[in-house]
Amino acid sequence: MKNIVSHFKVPGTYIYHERFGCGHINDTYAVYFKYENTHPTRYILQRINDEVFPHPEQVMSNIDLVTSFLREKVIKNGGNPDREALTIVKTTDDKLFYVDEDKKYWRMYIFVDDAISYQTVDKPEHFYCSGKAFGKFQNYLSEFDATKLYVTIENFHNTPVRYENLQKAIKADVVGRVKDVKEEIDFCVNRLEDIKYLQGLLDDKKLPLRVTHNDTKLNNIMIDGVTGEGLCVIDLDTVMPGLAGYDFGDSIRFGANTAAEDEKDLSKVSLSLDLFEVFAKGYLSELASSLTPLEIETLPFAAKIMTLECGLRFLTDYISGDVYFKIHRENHNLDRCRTQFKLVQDMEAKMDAMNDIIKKII
Ligand code: ADP
Ligand code: GN1
Ligand code: MG
Repeated sequence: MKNIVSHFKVPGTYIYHERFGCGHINDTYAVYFKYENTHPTRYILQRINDEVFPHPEQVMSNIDLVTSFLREKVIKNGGNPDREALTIVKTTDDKLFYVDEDKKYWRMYIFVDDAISYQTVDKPEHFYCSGKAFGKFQNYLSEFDATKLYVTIENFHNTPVRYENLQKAIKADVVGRVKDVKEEIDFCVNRLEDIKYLQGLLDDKKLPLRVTHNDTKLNNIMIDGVTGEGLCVIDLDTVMPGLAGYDFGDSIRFGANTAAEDEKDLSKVSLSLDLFEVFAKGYLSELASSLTPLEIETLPFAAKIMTLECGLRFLTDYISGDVYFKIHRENHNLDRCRTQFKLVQDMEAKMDAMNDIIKKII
């Protein structure tokens, strides 16, 4: 670690490091440095998951462009760019990442201090503020030239392709788990029409492509510890052209669930309509005037599809032998899949209520 961090332009000397956060993809560390007589300062160091991102240099090019663009916006609005935009710490030779002897890619960010990345909604105001911040993020990026962005993961939210991948995993059945998940597989098969619907609207050009974050769960935003505001959107690995519904939907999937993403007791899993409303109010306060009527109308459906897609991806990974998402216990991906599907069922029961809430807000 000492060797790796020595390649980054950080003032001070390395003291220690620890694993950090609850991300499912990259290896994240907080690394502490001491500079003269000041308090130790921490930085975020990450080893990029190159199984998930086959071109880490393209990921970093995107993040560099997007964060530089956002910095300008923050400065123009009189904000603090080191706290309100994710900031890359470059290497001593001015690169965006360091490649070690094993060809692993490392990157460093300024640590957004005095801010919290929540795993569940603690106070509804935080969720409102995260909606506002993700809305603002998309608004800012509406002026960004999308042609400059690499597609870091092909078909990331193409739900029919995700479904095809599930079918391939079932066929291969590499670890013999298919026999144990017939019910979960049927859950997807029975929703094939839904799986195709949003992508169909995109293919038919009825919904516009925008620059979206694509991974808007609550722990991918730093909430200011004092004001409770959505301070800084992080985890920019998947910023790519996408649908507004992807960002809205994924936030609802994670934050409006009354239980954790991997809760084993499914009786605790449901959609909180209050939290749905709170988030929608925040998000639409920034975006209502720039979204098309169909985009707005399909937001509740997108929440269901993002939840179904995520559950389907957890199921695919379980069947494939847990090769994509980090797991921390046996059957972790299956537990995650089941919570998502329970949530989908509850969303189906509450679809009219969700639609009414959106209409009321508009
Ligand atoms: P992953 O792709 O694995 O989810 P993230 O980039 O989301 O990786 O980082 C994992 C966690 O590390 C985040 O959820 C957050 O808690 C923390 N984190 C990441 N970047 C920062 C940062 N710049 N400042 C403070 N915490 C951060
Ligand atoms: C992953 O990287 P992280 O933990 O923020 C995943 C998302 C899933 C999410 C489920 C690049 O997000 O797509 O929705 O797990 N990110 C990637 O919690 O696949
Ligand atoms: Mg993350």
